[in-house]
Amino acid sequence: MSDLLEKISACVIEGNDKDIVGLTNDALASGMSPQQVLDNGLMPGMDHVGVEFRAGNMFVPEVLRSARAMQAAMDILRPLLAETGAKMVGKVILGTVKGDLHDIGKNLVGMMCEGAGFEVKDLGKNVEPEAFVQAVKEFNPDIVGMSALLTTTMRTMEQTIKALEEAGLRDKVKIMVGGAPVTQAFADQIGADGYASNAASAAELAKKFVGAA
Ligand code: B1M
Repeated sequence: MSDLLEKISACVIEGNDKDIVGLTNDALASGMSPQQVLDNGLMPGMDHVGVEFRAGNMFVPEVLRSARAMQAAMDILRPLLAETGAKMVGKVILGTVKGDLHDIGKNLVGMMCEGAGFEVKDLGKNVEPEAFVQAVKEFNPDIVGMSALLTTTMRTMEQTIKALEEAGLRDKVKIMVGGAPVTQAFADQIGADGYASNAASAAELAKKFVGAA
């Protein structure tokens, strides 16, 4: 790996959202493609963060800092990737379900998925089942990710799956659910395709869904 790419990876791991901007611009100015910077700089950094987070060696505030650094670089790369038609591993739409305003975990899932090479459309929080349906029609994702932090809003995940079924879209997507009160058993019960307990595992699961793991 080039020195610049190693430094970009290190910025993600350290959560350095200042230096990463200059380094990303330097890498592009040196002739690297946006895809190379993503694949060989940002993604290895985020992979490392995922491993350390799962192992309990990194904690949420540190992961959030890493996510911010990744975001700062992605703000530069995203339009260039779109222009060059770069190949992403898949598309994910993500939202915190209706009635639920907790979005910190969902945002981490989005960053981890982006770090794993997915194009992520974040619908935000308090997302109505119908808005998920509309987004699937418009964005044609491989995966729909739903987050819920309240026991009272978990059921909305089931309603959203039903809405996708009624719209004839259920079989076009893989459905991934998560959030503190959600369990594998609950995911099975509502007919989701998968459950992840944390953001790093969510990105791993997403990769499995599209055959990129
Ligand atoms: Co709220 N809140 N909150 N809250 N809040 C909890 C969730 C609660 C457990 C606190 C408590 O009572 N101990 C409790 C829920 C109880 C329950 O239902 N069992 C609670 C409550 C009751 C409420 C209100 C009702 C309080 C009130 O107004 N009376 C209210 C509800 C508002 C609403 O949503 N309608 C409320 C409001 C809020 C704030 C707005 C103040 C704020 C949210 C700010 C925000 O998100 N922008 C807030 C916060 C911050 C929390 C706590 C303290 C922290 C949540 C958090 O961000 N954790 C929380 C208590 C706690 O957890 N200690 C609490 C960090 C985050 C990284 O973890 O979201 O679990 P988490 O995400 C993880 C995994 O779950 C997983 O990956 C993430 C990263 O590893 N994951 C997924 C998440 N989504 C995933 C999706 C996936 C896969 C994995 O696939 C798609």
